[in-house]
Amino acid sequence: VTLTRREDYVAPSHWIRSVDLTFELEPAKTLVISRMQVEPNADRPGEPLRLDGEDITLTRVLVNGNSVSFHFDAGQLVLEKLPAEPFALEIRNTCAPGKNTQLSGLYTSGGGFFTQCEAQGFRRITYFADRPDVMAVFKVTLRADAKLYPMLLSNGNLVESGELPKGRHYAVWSDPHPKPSYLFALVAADLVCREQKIRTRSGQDHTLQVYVRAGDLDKTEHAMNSLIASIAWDEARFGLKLDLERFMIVAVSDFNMGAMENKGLNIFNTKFVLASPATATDIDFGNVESVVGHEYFHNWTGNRITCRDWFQLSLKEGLTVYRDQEFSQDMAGVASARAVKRIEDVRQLRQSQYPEDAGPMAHPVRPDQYQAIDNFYTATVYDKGAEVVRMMATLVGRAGFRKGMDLYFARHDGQAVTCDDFAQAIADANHGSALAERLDTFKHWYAQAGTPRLKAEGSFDADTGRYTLTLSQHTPATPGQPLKQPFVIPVAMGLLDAAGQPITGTDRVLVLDTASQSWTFDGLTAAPVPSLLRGFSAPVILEWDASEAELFTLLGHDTDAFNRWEAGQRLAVQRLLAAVRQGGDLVLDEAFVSALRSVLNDPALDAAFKELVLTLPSEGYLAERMAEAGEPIDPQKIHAARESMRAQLARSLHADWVTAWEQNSQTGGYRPDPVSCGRRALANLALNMLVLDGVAHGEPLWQGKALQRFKDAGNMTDRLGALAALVHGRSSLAGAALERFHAMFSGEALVIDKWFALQATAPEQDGQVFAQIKVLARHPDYSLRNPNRARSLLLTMTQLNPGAFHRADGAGYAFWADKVQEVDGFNPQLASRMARALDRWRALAEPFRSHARTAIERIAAKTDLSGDTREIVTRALA
Ligand code: HT7
Ligand code: ZN
Repeated sequence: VTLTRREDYVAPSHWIRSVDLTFELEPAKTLVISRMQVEPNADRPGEPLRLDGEDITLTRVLVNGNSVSFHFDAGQLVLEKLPAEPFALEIRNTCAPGKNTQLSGLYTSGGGFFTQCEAQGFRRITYFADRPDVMAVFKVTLRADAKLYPMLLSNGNLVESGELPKGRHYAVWSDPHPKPSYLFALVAADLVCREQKIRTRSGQDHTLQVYVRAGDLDKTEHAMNSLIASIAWDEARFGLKLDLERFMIVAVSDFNMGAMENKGLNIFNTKFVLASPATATDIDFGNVESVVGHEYFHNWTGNRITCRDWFQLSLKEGLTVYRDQEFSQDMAGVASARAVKRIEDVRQLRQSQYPEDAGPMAHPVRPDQYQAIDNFYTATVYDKGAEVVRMMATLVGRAGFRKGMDLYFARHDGQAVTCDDFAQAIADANHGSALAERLDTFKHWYAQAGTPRLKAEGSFDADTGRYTLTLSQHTPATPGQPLKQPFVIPVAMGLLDAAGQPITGTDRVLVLDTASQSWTFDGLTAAPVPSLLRGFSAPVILEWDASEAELFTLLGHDTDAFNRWEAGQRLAVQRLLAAVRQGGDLVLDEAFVSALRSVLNDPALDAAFKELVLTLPSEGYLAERMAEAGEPIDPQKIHAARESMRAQLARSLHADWVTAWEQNSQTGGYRPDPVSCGRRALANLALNMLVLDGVAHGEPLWQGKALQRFKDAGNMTDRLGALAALVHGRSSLAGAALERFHAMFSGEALVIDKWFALQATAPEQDGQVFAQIKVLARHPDYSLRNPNRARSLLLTMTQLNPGAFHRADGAGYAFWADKVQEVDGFNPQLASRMARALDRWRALAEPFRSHARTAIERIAAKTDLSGDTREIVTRALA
């Protein structure tokens, strides 16, 4: 096992300034000719040149036209006794794209050729210094069968194309921007494209293209609109212009991740390109917008300025997630819609990053070591990394952040840099700011893993009218980091009076940068209700012993929508965990029900916000809250308590759900704007509750209505929502509806993924859902080879359906272990993602814990396990 360490970074021995690649594309054997201009690094004279290569066959090496001796060492091609002056290096090799099941490097999908080079896929195409600090200008010649592969694409501009003998053709592409090998891409396939010419605010003309298979052209309008909006947004908000004449997006159905920002030739998982009202939900439309934005924003944050080494991954990913989150908020428009997006982002962070930070895979935003870099494309690097950037923006203000970004580009455009360089630029552009004054402490966010606990204690002195707020922080140990230094924690807050009215002059951003600190507020006439961590101003766990009355006040009145929602979630969590702890039945109190009723019926609130408040905290979130309190997690007890609360809310709010349905179920012609999306979301939640209640009480009315809705729906959000109500409510009408849905969409792969996922998320009862998942795993449409399809059943179950996965007999874990082993045999990246499902096994109660350990050990016992999956299970068992 080789461990790569951040502190071992050394600059490359040679720079590769340009590379001229020729591909003779054939699925069984593709010939690659690479002609490079190489320049020794003057700082490391006389060193051998080591080139990375993996699963490829070398046929020739020439230096300045002459054969040279070489050897292999630890998988690298080593060339010694090289000229001290710049020289020409030619390498010929072959690879087998048709057999590349890992989907890294050059592979085939649906009869075409595609590439995925980040992080270390380029070495699976040809020998190269496959590291992000080696940046070259690329020229690429593609030669392939003209009928099978009519579109030949690579980065940059098309400079030449034409016919060749034997039905073949060629295209030559040239990319003027020096780039690291991980941003290289090629596509050779039978595709069609939607094209749009645009002129930007600054008067430049560009050609935008979205390439898909012929039948999918009608699903590309939203991606194109999202791209146009992204270009306009980056220019308006950050002054960053598109630097290419041509910008292409290509959709591919076999893809390990979401999308890839290759320079000028983004390659996307079809899931994040294709969207039509009939086949995609509102959530899909939102995801397309944000992923198109994300990849486009990488053109500057990632491509123009890239990472010095892979430990700096969050330099581009954290920053680009922050940018795509801001883009989506700006697209949402009004403050209430922005808040909805913020709540969704925080929910996601707490659902996936918090458990990561509390488990065996905990690592800093800038990790210190890895075995497989692919395992570090994590929620910590992406989502916590974005929170770190967001805190910087909070500390320097919006205009200050823009100045910082300007300085970052002025200093580092065209370079491969570090997270320190980024933070320094933001601070240097904001002398005297709350960030600049404590930059070294702030950078603990990059270096230390773990989620800080922020304890808040308030005391009011009626005699002096003074309120004192004491904030203190503590971060539990994480693997390899027993002791933590304090973080810089910006705490946006304000005070409310007992009636919930904001107290003028108390809105502040407090900056805690030591273990404990107090702040005072004078001139108060009564004890205030503090609203803390507004907008979730820092990625911490707020430990605040709020009274029920305080939480009801915040839920009912806070000016900060995030904290209104948060108060509702806390009220629900307290009740649910009390039921889990007591082991008895959960009986909902009228105070809680009526607070929720008030939200549901409040005409001043958006439907989207109501849907968020009325959606109970997930079972996974509840499990983490138990673990934080040091209590063993019993997923079945959590499931039972949550199901019981859902059933009671379905019953006690019945009339209110009916009203919500009546007011929101007709949204007219389909538009994925925030208001219509919110109304559809609330209508679907209402329908879900009404069907649940109907089934529980043997009343057929709402089941019939749901079936009718399912049949008549004019868009996928309504149709899938109605189907979900039937399936999740365990209606007897669900089976036939599922069959009908499958038949209606049998040719639409992304919709069939939804069909699997919907069944994998059904609330477990007596093991029936798990049994059905096992049946579905043998369905003729199911396949582990296609990552989207594999995930639709397995990751959906392990991540979103604890009730089905965590069984007292361990059968869920055994099933999972079998599948991880199987997938590991052909796609280690996908397998290692799936293998993360039991990261938190040590926090489980018995018998789950023992069964989980057995299942992980079984995976670890596979002798030929990939390095990717081995790293995950080794850490889990350590
Ligand atoms: N930067 C992209 C990362 C990515 C990737 C990483 C490992 C293996 C496969 C991959 N596909 C895409 C995605 C992004 O953050 O934009
Ligand atoms: Zn990214």
